[in-house]
Amino acid sequence: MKVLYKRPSALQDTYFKYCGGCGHAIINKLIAEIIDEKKCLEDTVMVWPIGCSVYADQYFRTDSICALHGRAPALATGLKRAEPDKLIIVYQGDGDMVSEGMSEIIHAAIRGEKFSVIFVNNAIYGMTGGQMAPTTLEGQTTTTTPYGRKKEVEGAPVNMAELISNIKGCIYSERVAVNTPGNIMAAKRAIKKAIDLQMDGKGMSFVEILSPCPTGWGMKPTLALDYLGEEMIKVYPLGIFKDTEVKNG
Ligand SMILES: Cc1ncc(C[n+]2csc(CCOP(=O)(O)OP(=O)(O)O)c2C)c(N)n1
Ligand code: SF4
Repeated sequence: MKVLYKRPSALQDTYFKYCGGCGHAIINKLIAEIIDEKKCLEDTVMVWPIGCSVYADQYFRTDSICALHGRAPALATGLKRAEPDKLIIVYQGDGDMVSEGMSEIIHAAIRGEKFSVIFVNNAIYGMTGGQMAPTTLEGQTTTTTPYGRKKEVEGAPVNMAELISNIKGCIYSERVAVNTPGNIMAAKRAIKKAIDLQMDGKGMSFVEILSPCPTGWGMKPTLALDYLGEEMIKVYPLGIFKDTEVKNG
């Protein structure tokens, strides 16, 4: 019988601890599929953050290391410089990257560190109980903004893919989403491209992925997908913001 679909072998034989409908599970699987397709299991080091993906070293068969809050780009810098032939993939949530470790990612981009960054933007602190993140939408209710985020009080949401694209050391920046099958396939293409650029020895490649957090958003999984498609994409438009390979960056 022809096998049409199987569990990526880069994943361990265990189950994800993510909530039902969580985008992290989809994104983890996409990364694992790409590692399989590129046959780079032995050469990959995943750098995991603090957040709901903190257990991901238990899901992947790759080498893994977990960084302190927001410090994944600093840890990845040391790894990539010491082992330039390794494929280093940084994986961070929005609380971890944009709140706790904003200066780390900005300075890694300024230095043009040659690793790939997967930035999972679910507009909230998922792991710690749904507090506001710098990426929370205006008007979005969270446990720390029960009346909705107000720009005058908490500031406006941060558009990381656009921000990073303005830094010369970043050679590729794209925003994708995992709310529909088509968008999931586009997300896989973007992650693959980021990894290809690293394999070619280029500068930092950055992929922001809009991802549902039904638990933090207080929504059923299907409603969370609608919210992402109808509200989040308005604030965080999908697309390529920089691609120096095609000379538009
Ligand atoms: C220095 C410090 N600040 C904050 C926290 C609490 N904390 C742990 S994970 C996290 C943020 C998680 O949110 P995010 O990075 O968006 O990931 P998600 O869980 O949504 O995937 C926070 C605030 C902490 N443990 N230590
Ligand atoms: S709290 Fe949100 S981000 Fe965390 S596992 Fe649950 S759905 Fe995913």
